[in-house]
Amino acid sequence: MIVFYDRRHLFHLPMKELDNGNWIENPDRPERIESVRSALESAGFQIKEPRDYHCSHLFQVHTPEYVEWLKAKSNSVSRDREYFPEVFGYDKLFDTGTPVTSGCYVSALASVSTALNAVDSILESEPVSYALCRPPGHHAGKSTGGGYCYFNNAAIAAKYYQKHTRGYVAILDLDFHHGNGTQEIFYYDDTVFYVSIHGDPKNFYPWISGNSWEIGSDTGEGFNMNFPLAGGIEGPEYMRTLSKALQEIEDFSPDLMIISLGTDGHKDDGIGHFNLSSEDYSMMGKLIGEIEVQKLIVQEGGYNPNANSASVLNFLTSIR
Ligand code: OKP
Ligand code: ZN
Repeated sequence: MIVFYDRRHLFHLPMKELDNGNWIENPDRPERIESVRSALESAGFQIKEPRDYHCSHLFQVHTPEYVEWLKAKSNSVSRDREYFPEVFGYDKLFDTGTPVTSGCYVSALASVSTALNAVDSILESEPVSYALCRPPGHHAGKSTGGGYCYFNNAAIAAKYYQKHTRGYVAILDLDFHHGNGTQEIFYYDDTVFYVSIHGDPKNFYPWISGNSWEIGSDTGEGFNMNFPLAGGIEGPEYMRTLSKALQEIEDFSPDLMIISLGTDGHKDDGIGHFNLSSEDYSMMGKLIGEIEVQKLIVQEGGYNPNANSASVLNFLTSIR
């Protein structure tokens, strides 16, 4: 397994989030990623800095208007400030947790490069690669950012893989929150199967999507599958759901499986609301490892540095 990590995530330093009327510290701290890097380093994983990929890869997923807007805005924000959307629909961010920072464009592009270099290692027949991305990506849609996400790393990786192979891709999203961006991007697509296990959007962010009746449209009908779960669930129920999701993926028979790995379902995570243990992440890695297909693991959420590093380490060591 090769681990890809780009230190330029450190340029992105969001300060705050407007959460239900209160300004809270923004949970997307750099330490949540640095803890994973040092845990993997200590465990002897091979860690590579990715090469740079041209911004044109973004356009396979995102509109030029959105990319240009974010780049210009990011370049115009001063380093000690951050910009929040004023008018939703004009500003291309859909929530109050995702400010434009002076570093966000550079960091988000480096995060995409991290995922793309991991794809290149897969194309050179590495069985499993891990992209330690930050900022995360699964909430970012074609022309919107949100949920701490600016560019959809997993979706851009899927498109890049398909450009080189014309293969079929399954994306399994294990983050506590539904990946509304990834769902949107592939909703009409029968070559990318999006499957997500997450907190029920009736009660949890992102509220707007993640219901079981969202199954895809037109050619994409049947190629989108959501498993919303109640808050507070524990390992056994999670594994039963994961087994169902994996059966669906096996039936689809993809050439590549992309795992959007958020660990904010861990019981010690302050943002997600499942009761999973670090050991449960070993079990998840083991179950997923039983599927014989190349795998690209892309980091999404996971906001407690200790829980995130323990969970990722357990997941990676058991996926083989
Ligand atoms: C991003 B990812 C809760 C505030 C929620 C947005 C959460 C974004 C999660 N008090 N704010 O999927 O981990
Ligand atoms: Zn999340």
